[in-house]
Amino acid sequence: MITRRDFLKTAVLSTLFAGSQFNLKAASSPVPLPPLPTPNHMIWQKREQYMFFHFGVNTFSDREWGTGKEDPKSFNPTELDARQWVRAAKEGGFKMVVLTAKHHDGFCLWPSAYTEHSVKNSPWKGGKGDVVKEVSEACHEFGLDFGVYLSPWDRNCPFYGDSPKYNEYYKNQLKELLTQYGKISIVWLDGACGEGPNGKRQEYDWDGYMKIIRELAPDAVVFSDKGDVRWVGNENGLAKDTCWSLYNRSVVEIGGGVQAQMGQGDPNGVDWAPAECDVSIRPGWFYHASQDDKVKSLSHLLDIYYRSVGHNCCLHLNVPPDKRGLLHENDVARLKEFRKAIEENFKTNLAAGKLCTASTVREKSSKFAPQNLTDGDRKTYWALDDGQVAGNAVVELGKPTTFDLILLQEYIELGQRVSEYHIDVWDTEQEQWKELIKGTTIGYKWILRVPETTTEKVRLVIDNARACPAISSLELYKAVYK
Ligand code: FUL
Repeated sequence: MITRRDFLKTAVLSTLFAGSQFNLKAASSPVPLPPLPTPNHMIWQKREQYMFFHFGVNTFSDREWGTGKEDPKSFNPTELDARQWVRAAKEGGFKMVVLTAKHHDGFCLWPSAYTEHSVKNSPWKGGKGDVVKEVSEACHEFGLDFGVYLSPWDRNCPFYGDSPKYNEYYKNQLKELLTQYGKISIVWLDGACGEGPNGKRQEYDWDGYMKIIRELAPDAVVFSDKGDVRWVGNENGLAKDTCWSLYNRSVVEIGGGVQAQMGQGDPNGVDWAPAECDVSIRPGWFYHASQDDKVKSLSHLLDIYYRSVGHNCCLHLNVPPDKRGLLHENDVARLKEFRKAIEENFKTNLAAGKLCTASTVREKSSKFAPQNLTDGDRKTYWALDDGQVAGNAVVELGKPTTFDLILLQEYIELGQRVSEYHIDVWDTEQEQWKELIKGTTIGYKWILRVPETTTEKVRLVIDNARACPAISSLELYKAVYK
């Protein structure tokens, strides 16, 4: 806990310090280093975590991939309550939800005018129901953003494989989803592709799809191998130990398999396409009663959190509604635990308001002082001079302090810059710095898990960067939940 006295002391010290070391004249900010995030990227990144709902005929057939031959009458949730889903997402700390409006089986959760294979031919609500509407309305009510997954692969559509005709069909469905359900914040497109009944492989019109999305959903980011947000390359929810938001869309084939680009990104990438880590809370994406006792443990979810949100990505956690049309009690309980654990673990920033010094400060300006690292404001940052890609900042904790989590943030509005760094801690007995951990990328947020460490001083040493670093946060925590 930071007491008011601690805070005032730090404020006075830093003012004195600022007066003696810093120029007061106006200083120039570092020049942004492309590629840069768009405003939609920033909104997406700040959500940090959002939820997936896989729901459809597979929920009732107990399958993961439907054949497309399912009877629409099989879709019959008895107690569907989209508000329960969205409330659980909100209470779990998730900021947006994404619904499988259509999965590979082609069954539509809304009464599309372009097919009979939809809720309108199901017994649910006498064929008058619309799951997309119910979920989008619940999101608006609870203040969560909403997005859709419209699978391009469609195993029901009779003219899938007749490429131009199917593309037209798909675009019409996109138009329905993007115009009838209020603001759409993400369009989630996977690259799965197959052959149609005519034996031909469907050629998707990605450019045409994108054009429609840009026009009808200007607030949406597109998740796709060639979209605004890329896949991290696995379905375990885990990013690599290096993760750039920079990427080269031109070298990636949609649905073309896992590439190094997806996992780590590319420091020389010309596109800003940060990664999403998608994973299900259960083994399957769809609900299976046999998996009720296989809901991921709290420690597993925390590990995923540290390696997704804490590795410069967003976490997209799937929680599949069951045959009743409700999120299962086990999943809801785990979501509550997860929220509580994250809140507790990040409740007390032990570095908040602590005095910081640095090897160098951009233009010796107080605007770029290291004090910005601990001021709790992501928009202020410690920066070095142009051309300077190495330097260090020290946080004086004032007393022996124990932590096991280090949280770093770059001011990514200027681009992602840092490529190599390490953290040192002061060894009081030996009166010297000791290296605690090395890192590569930081980006929007990087969380380092370290053994429980007690020290009075922590030093962030930037060893290399694409351009002068601009670091907005250095926070320290002691985890309550492991
Ligand atoms: C994949 C699909 O094949 C899975 O069924 C699931 O929907 C996953 C999120 O995306 O591409």
